[in-house]
Amino acid sequence: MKRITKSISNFLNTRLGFVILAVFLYTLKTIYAYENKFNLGVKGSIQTFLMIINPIPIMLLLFGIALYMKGRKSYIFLLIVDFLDTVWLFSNILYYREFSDFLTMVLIKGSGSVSNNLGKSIMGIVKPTDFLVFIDVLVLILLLAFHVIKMDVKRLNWRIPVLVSSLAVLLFGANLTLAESDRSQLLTRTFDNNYIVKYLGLNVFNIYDMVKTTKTNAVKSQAKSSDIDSIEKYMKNNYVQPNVEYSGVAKGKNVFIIHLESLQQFMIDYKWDGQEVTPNLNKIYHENDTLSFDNFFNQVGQGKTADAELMLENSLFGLSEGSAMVTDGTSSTFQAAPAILDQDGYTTASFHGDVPSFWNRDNTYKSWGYDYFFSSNYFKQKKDYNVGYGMKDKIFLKDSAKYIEQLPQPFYAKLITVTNHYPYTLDKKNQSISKTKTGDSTVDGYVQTAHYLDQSIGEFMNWLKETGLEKNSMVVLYGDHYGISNNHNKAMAKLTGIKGFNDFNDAQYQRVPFMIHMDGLKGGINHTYGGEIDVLPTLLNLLGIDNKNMIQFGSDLLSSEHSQVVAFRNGDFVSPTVTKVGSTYYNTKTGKVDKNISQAEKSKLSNKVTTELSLSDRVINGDLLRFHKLPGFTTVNTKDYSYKKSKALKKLKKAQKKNGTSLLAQNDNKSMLDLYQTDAPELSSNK
Ligand code: GP9
Ligand code: MN
Repeated sequence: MKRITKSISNFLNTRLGFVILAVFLYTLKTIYAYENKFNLGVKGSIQTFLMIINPIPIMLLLFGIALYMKGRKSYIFLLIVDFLDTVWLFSNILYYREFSDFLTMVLIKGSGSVSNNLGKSIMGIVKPTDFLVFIDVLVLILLLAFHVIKMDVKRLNWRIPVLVSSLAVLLFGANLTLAESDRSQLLTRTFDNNYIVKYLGLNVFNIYDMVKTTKTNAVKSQAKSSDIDSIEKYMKNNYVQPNVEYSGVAKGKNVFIIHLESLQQFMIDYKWDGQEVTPNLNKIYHENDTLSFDNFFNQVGQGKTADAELMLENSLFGLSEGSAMVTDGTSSTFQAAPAILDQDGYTTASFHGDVPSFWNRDNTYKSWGYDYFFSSNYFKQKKDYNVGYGMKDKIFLKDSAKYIEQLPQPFYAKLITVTNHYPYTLDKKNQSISKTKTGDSTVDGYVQTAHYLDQSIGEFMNWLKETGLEKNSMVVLYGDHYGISNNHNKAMAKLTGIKGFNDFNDAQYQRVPFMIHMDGLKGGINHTYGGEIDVLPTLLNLLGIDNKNMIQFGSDLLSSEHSQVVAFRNGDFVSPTVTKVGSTYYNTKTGKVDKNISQAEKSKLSNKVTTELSLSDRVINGDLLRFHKLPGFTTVNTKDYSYKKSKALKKLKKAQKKNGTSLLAQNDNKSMLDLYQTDAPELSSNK
């Protein structure tokens, strides 16, 4: 025993030993911080393992630099690095407490909103235990000061530091590989900063963030104000006159945008086990005052939900890699639906039962001009209330009503559901239709979660009816993207009855629901081909807002001039006559490879698609909207927005005064929540 202690103490008295000790202590303190100061959502053994070990490679690399030096300065260097890195960790702890997200370069450099919001309240939010993260630095200093550990000042054989650095790189490689195997496309899709920290650690996240920001900023800083000219010209030459018959029919109405997670069009009117999967949506779909589209496509890329949101509210395409909400949402200029409507007298709010950092919504929504963002921390949480990425739809929609009734009217409210999300799991007590029997386990639960989503919409619509909100609202429902990807063609063949379900079929099955429901609207099922990029121009026309000078890549779906070539993010497309997948052109009607289509026609269609995609990319990558003067539109200043719960609640409370326009104020401040009927089993005891 004595010998072991002796050899440990001997080892610690070497510089290498001290470095290893520093890495060890640093790792312990990050585990403490990860567990107690952040909410990383670590699930399962791989994630736990990675969370524990992820500081090791980078700290070994950083502290290992001390091994290249000699003398006391190598120890001082290590302690300074340790201290500075801890200050950074500490700042992140404080920022996280306020914003449930990590600090990024853009936040620190650009908007100044960090210093704005944090500086003022720093004393208010710091907790004594936050300082615990400095303990390891203190311990190291004391160990040296009291000569418990002696400094090893001689120069090391050069092989040792090189070996340590190589080991660090190797370990990082292993960390990354394991992370990617648990969550593929971790770095390319970048859904959520929490995920990168959980898998790779805070420091790696910072490096990653710096590289990404430098890259995006380089493109932005090269862009000139004249770069917008060619885009403006394209818009002018290709402007589609909206359908005047529908202009302004929804003027002044509340707008609900209901995001139906992963819902594909083929679920509409689909029956399984003798039961309609989506009876409530089917009913809306067939109503006379619903404009339903049966050739409406999702056009998302890797950004999935984020791309859908971007297209719907900006009429700009997502990027070919990653999510523009993440790369550009914080600092770029947008002329988005919430800001446009806000300046037209609307209150704007987004609702989602997930953490605010996912898809960088917490920052992007400010750039888009959302007055409110009601995310998971605005809702009562119980373990049982969540599944997958967030709150169960029935509970989420019911609890959203509490805020909806407080919103000054007219409002624009976007509600993002999430239960019908891959891998389509639902607890027993919420299942009310049996699984399909394709034998593909990730597909078979789809009808169950879709059915649950449908029921939640039914309950919500019912409340709109009961409260009278339905009468003065336009309700827009849309599926954001496919639910069943082309990795499951065999199962899709069974669900759809299409033998040999192929790439052509997969393209056709990118159809998602799109419906506009409003009292007195001239509805019916419209067969126009279109997609998510066309939603904003269509809605603006209904709302009586002229989009003539706006940079929007879609056009009014109700206009006779509307182009029916629907672009996919990879350059493929679908039109009523031609479908392109890869280099193959199909006849859309027959599904057969089209050998008759002329080269000229192919190029014409293809060029249109690639031109629009690349012009849209130029707008986003170059942040070109900052150069686009939109008459009557004031550029959004993100500093004017805060999604801090206490602030938002105060603001809402203020709105409930006499003559207030919210539902609640109009009902003499008597809540209408008791009209909300839900059969959510989790809430039965609350009734
Ligand atoms: C998470 C949710 C899911 O907040 O919106 O996004 P997705 O995985 O569908 O892109
Ligand atoms: Mn989605």
